[in-house]
Amino acid sequence: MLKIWGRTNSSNVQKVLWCCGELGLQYERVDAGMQFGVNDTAEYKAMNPNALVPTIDDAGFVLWESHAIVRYLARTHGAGSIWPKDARVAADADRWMDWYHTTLWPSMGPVFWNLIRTTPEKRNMALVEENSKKIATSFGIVDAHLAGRDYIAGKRFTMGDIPMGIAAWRWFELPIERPALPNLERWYKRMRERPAYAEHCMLTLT
Ligand SMILES: N[C@@H](CCC(=O)N[C@@H](CS)C(=O)NCC(=O)O)C(=O)O
Repeated sequence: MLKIWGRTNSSNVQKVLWCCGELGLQYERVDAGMQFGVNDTAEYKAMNPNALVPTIDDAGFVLWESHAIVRYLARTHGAGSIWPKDARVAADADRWMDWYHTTLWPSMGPVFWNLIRTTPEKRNMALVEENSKKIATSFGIVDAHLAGRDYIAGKRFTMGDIPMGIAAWRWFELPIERPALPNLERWYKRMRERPAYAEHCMLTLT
């Protein structure tokens, strides 16, 4: 059976769990990371030298990097659904997954860590403010892209919606100012209606 290492409050682990939920995949999950440890052991580092979660083992095939895992599971179990058969639709989904890592998350990370995982007296609020503006700019790009589209890669839910959905939950839950972004909000409502998103991603931020 597919084995997944990672704590359930990790954004990167949630992408994989949500993906499995969409695909109806059975798996065994091992708590790892932060208070659970495990990722700091030699055994774990032999699988994932970054000592980060998630990592999967699929019948002896070990893989880390959340987006590589989502793509692998989508390609092997969701061809024609969350892995689009049309190369251009797949590339569109892929492009937004890369953009999440290169552009969106670098701003989200500092805001999330300061507001959720740092005691009030130690928070760097200047960094929160600066990065909140950058996230708003980034989500403005997504909002414009979603005009006339139901999902990130067009008419259907694909792997491209997964990282964006993870970031959106944090964006809408964090106590920060947000400009009105109607297309994004419409799409976000669609995400919240998905049972696997509700189960794995709509968790209190910790
Ligand atoms: N680029 C990696 C990043 C993985 C990552 O940063 N994971 C965090 C959790 S979201 C982690 O392992 N932190 C250390 C810990 O939980 O102990 C991916 O997408 O999988």
